[in-house]
Amino acid sequence: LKYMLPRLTGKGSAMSRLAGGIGGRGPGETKLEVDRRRVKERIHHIESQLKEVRKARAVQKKKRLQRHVPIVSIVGYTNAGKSTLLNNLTNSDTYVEQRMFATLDTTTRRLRFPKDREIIITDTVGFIRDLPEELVDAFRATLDELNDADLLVHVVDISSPRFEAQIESVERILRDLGLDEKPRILVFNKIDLVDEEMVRNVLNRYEGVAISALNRETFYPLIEAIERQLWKEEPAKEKVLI
Ligand SMILES: Nc1nc2c(ncn2[C@@H]2O[C@H](COP(=O)(O)OP(=O)(O)OP(=O)(O)O)[C@@H](O)[C@H]2O)c(=O)[nH]1
Ligand SMILES: [Mg+2]
Repeated sequence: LKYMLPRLTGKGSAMSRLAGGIGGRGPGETKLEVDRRRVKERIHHIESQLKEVRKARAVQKKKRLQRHVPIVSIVGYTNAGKSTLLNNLTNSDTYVEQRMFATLDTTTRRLRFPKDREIIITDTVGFIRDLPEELVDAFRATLDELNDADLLVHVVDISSPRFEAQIESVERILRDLGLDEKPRILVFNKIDLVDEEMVRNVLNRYEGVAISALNRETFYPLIEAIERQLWKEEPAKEKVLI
């Protein structure tokens, strides 16, 4: 219409038919002037509708932002492969090293799922049994934000001869932090270092999934478990949306 308006220089009958004869000619208006006025009115109408659409979009976006994006925190014994997992899940580059407490701070990344779903995923400092007294407070402070987590992904190094004791230590620390009520997924990592039989045995004894953080092709059961935990209750999620 904006394109047509300057071109309405005489042959305005088509436009006046379109306008449907509402309004009529004002005093002293020529037919051309009437056509122009109607087109202007129409443009104004469309523009105000577009404004409505834009407003609605902005409201939707705000709602999307307000909607709670689930927070998933990776926890586990030191050296279990937490940072490696975060990196390979999210294509990022968090510091990974074969040493105790490679990670001293938390790292946060966004991870997108199908159906426009996304989560915030955080890496944490490694848990350890019998933490030196001086470190306990600092350790607790960094783990404070675990309180915000909707789901804990507990990563276990299945190749460690002490992995069962390590699971216990992590569970105990979670209890001490008052986090034992949080939903949790147990993830046996480093399956590339042990034989399949061992993995099968462990999965028979524990409810969990098995992956190698070095190999994305093994991530599917974990992704699926996260989706199930976070979004299994569709109605509840809709309620949150409103
Ligand atoms: N073979 C193998 N090595 C792994 C796997 N996942 C992690 N690693 C190695 O394990 C070591 C520790 O990995 P990190 O990701 O730093 O472990 P972390 O749990 O973040 O350790 P902290 O930050 O110290 O608690 C690194 O040398 C990784 O390359 C895996 O699936 N297979
Ligand atoms: Mg780490």
